[in-house]
Amino acid sequence: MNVSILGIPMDLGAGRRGVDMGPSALRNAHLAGRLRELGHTVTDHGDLNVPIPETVDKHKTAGYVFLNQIIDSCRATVQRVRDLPAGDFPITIGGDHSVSMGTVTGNALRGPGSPRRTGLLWVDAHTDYNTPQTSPSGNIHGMPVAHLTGLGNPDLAGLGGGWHMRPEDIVMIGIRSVDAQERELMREAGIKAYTMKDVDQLGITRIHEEVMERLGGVDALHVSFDADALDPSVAPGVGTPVPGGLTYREGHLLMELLCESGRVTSLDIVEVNPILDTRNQTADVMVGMAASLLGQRIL
Ligand code: B3U
Ligand code: MN
Ligand code: MN
Repeated sequence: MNVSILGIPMDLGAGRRGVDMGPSALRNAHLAGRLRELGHTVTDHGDLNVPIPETVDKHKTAGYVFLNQIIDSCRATVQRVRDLPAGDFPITIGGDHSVSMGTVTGNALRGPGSPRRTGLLWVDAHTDYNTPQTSPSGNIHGMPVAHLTGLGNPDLAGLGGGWHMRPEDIVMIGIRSVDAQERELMREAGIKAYTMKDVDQLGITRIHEEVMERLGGVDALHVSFDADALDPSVAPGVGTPVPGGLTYREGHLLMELLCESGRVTSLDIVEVNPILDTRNQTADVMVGMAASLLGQRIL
């Protein structure tokens, strides 16, 4: 397979500084090399140019922190992802999770038959379904899925022209932190979410089967993997760690089963914050997850 890597060093959507170094940390953990070892042809397209917070006036606009800069960066992301070579498997590396408004939209709008009906597998401790009205923080990395379904700011929700994710094409896994009003929005939208309780009770194998059945009708399948989905003992280098996450093996098993399905067409790796990490452990683990998704076998 031809794999395209694109870095988006976005540190405007999160509350804690340092996630803009995620792309460097993931490259340092040999993302490209590990995938080449699997036989893939890998092209690194470098990083998108994203302003750092120190150069930007930090104020809330209509409940959003750094709204205008994130709109601009997400628009640029849509364009860059759309322009990646046809047929490539894009891996977009963040950066905080606000980048995914751009990556998911860019992937939906690329390739033949676009806009493609796109399934979204959101692997995360959080549902990221806030709007400025429900967000406790104003941090946009807690809001990308809401905007992908058309809620919130019209510019962020309008990144795809008239295109939006259908709520029934979204599935979340690893959930264990949802804000009170965010829960109401999730219910209203009818988005399927497997909480950690579901992971405990059903196991990853059953959940994977159900996801494949649910998303049977989509033309493209994007996996957006927030490092904080994993347990903080496995992935400590994240801005908002939440106890009780996916184990190392649960993460890998999910990626291995998704690989076997042959259905996944693009991947985000986001929220890796090397400042908060231990010897680049989190980047290393996330590179392993990407390798499992792209065909690494134990035997
Ligand atoms: N739900 C909270 C916290 C949060 C969301 N995503 C992350 N943290 N990484 C919020 O600010 O929206
Ligand atoms: Mn997230
Ligand atoms: Mn998260």
